[in-house]
Amino acid sequence: MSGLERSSLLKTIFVVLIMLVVLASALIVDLARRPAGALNVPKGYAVAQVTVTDYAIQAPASLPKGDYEFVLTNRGSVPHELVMWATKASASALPLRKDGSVDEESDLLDSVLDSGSSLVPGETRILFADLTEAGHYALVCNLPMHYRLGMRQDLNVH
Ligand SMILES: [Cu+2]
Repeated sequence: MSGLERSSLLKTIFVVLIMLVVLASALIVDLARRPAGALNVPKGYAVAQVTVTDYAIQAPASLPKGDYEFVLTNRGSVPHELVMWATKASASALPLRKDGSVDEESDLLDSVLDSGSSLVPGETRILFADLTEAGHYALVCNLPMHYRLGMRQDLNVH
């Protein structure tokens, strides 16, 4: 490599470094401007708040059909989860297993949302659900005994 090539290479590296610093500063300023806890809502999605407590589910009783971003918060003192099915059955009359929890394998239930694991007290989780079909849905916390203790809620999508 000639001295000229080396100096041209160094110049290029220097310019790239400057650009990286400028980009990083712009990113930091952008992040700092964003209010804490701001929600990223994908285009075309509506937001629905759901709160789980010991032992109830607070959620809208009816929603217009569409794609939803659910903001799920556990305001209870123990872990809770959230599952939601499209079903004709009322939330208080879902098919049960012998242990009293909802039989998630039942043909009467069509899963549209599942938190997967439970949320610890105070935790908030973002979940997405396709509610583009009008109809009846049931929201449940299906941890042992929680359904029986009242963690069930009907939702009508119109
Ligand atoms: Cu629960």
